[in-house]
Amino acid sequence: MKLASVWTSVVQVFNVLTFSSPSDESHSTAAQIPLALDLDPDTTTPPPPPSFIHSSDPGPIIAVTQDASGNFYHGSRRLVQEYHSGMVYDPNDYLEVPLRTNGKEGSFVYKDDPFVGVPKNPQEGVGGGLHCHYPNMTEWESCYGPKNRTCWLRHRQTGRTIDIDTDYEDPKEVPAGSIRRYHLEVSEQPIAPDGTTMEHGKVFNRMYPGPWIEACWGDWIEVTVKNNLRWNGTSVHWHGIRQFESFQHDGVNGITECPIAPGDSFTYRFRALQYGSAWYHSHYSLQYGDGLLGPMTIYGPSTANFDDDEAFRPILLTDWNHRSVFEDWPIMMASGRAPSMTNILMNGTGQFGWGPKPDKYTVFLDEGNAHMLILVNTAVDTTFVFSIDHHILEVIEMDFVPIKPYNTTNIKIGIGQRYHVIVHGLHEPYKEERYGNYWMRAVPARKCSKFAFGPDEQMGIVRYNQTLADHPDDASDPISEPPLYDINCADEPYDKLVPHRPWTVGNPANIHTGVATPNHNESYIFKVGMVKSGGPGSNTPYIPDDKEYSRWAMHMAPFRINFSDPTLLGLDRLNDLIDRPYLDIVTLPDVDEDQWIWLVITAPANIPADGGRIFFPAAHPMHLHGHDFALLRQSSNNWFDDAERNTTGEGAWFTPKNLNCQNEHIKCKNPPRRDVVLLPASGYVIIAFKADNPGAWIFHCHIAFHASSGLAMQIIENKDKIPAIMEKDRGVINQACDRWREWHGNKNNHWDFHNPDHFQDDSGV
Ligand SMILES: [Cu+2]
Repeated sequence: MKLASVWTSVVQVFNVLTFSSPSDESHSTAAQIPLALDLDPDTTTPPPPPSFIHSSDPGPIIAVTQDASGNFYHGSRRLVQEYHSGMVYDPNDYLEVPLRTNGKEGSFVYKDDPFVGVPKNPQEGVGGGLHCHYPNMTEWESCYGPKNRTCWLRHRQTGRTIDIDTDYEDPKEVPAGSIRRYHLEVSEQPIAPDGTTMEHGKVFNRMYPGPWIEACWGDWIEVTVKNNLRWNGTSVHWHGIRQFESFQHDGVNGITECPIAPGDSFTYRFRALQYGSAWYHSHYSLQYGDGLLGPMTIYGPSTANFDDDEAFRPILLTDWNHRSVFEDWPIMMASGRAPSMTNILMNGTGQFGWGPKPDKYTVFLDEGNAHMLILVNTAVDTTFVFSIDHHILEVIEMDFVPIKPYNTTNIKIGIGQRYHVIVHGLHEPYKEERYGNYWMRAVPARKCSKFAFGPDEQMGIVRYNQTLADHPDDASDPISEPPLYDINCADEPYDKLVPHRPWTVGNPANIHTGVATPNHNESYIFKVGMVKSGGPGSNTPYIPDDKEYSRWAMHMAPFRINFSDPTLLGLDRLNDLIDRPYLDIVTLPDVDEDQWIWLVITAPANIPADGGRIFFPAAHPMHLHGHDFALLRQSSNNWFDDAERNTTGEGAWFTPKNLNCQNEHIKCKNPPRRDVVLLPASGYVIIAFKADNPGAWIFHCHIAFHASSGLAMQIIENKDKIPAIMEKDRGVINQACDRWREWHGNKNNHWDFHNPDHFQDDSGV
């Protein structure tokens, strides 16, 4: 149906690559598979120049044949085609999906193998949904659909199911999927997502946001990243992915790898054990703030049903400036405060200035239907409150954790956090408002945002297909009013976030009840504060000696990685690394994998300066790599005593002796769990994670300017198990480091011509 037109237009516009080998009689048509870049119709970037980037290595091109009726064959087996562009088929039973077409990438499934069709997305214009493919599970069939979103696969004989109750933390319980390969090219180009040009855009595959990486529960994901930047390295982090026993693919330069040098490529490999949505982004300095990010969805079961063929797609919310984050960085350095933001973008679309600008981001709903939307906050500084006028949001998943559904009119989303929400289409949409159009709002949370002027919060529009049928020419703005809700800076209410699959947290294995003052290496309490850094004679590695700046820090020193000497390659010198305060390494005791590590992170406000550190109230969205953590307590009350107000802080309740599950102030029975938590201003959080994932994990504030300032640390977990796990990748990591060191060693490559020693002036992450 739609295939022909899409196919033709893609082929006409873009380069093509001949794809079949005519050795089989069944194919009389020479199939041509476009392997070129397409621009998302919603992307507001001006069309890129015609010299489209192709991957330097498009991967093996395999003989898949096509007959006159358009059917594809691999040998004698007919393939079910799900997408129509950009696909390459590999015979080793896996799918190769060159991601150059903004989610329109293609893949094949064997007709006889179990596959699960995920919700279709008409807005992609391709008329198909991704198909999940379990080639080695021929005894299983799909049990997933609009009437039963909790089920995923069912055994044909025994009836056993893999579903929402399956323990996704256990790799043996997770279905064995396919390998999905993606190619991402990093380059620099001006972009104008809101109609005003930002000269220093940095993008994946020449698109902003980057292409939607889609995979299925249990798949292996392989992403090759090619760095085409001139002045910067890069490394790409897959936010929220646990990287179970694959820590070396976490994409944090200076910790798990050297940056990918300009001209070089690096391939990340990891398994999708969790399901839900997230994003991927550069972890090189502030880079993602200039555009290096994109959505990522792993299809799996849900805790509530929703309809097919609907608006299902990620909605990325972000703040935006028309200056590069690297131009803004000196403002942060000099003032200690993040620079003001200018605008808000919804999925890479906004409106600014007097010139031509894109239409508002629009989602079409159907009367009475249940639509799943994916909300992701990809900002550098802003917590958002999202709402749709006159609509209720049914929240079913946070981060990568399915939760018991709850209803709300608005949802608070911190940087890096994600929610899956079901929007129930109104039954008589056009009766409610003049034409049945409604604002989608992204309101910056008070005290968790800073804009130069009040930005446009009416960021998107919900329209109804029924209304459109009656008023085909109607492009009028909604006149709807928002519901009343508070926009204070906070996470969603603690009690509402109830994971579907419960965890019971155990007592801490890393806290010794008799210890009065933990030493640095065993410490579990962190005070987020600012330190003076630099100044004459300070010999701070990244600040000229004649400057003294205030910087954020978890401990005594602001964080700073060494691009050329990542932690994973320095473990045989670990004690030496630990002695450098700016690497802020906390080594956990080697404990059994069913043991729990507890951490207390405080944001003191009114306590005296401590060893040169000063404290003032600010909220921070804290993100831990490598784990979903349990949120045992989240409080906006002081942890420390407040002499000024003569109050006793709540820390008095949690001495090492009392910091356990017997404490009534701590929730060990199925607490919320996620990978980003808002540390409330002047308050604290107590988190816990199971020590089951060896690695070197960064724990950092996701306000990009704070992380660059130094608000980060690294946690080394079960270090004795690290060498064996990374052995197979040690060669490629070393090789990438060699190339980085070679590139970085040539000072002609340094961006500051006047001062080539001035290369890294921030934390590097
Ligand atoms: Cu912060």
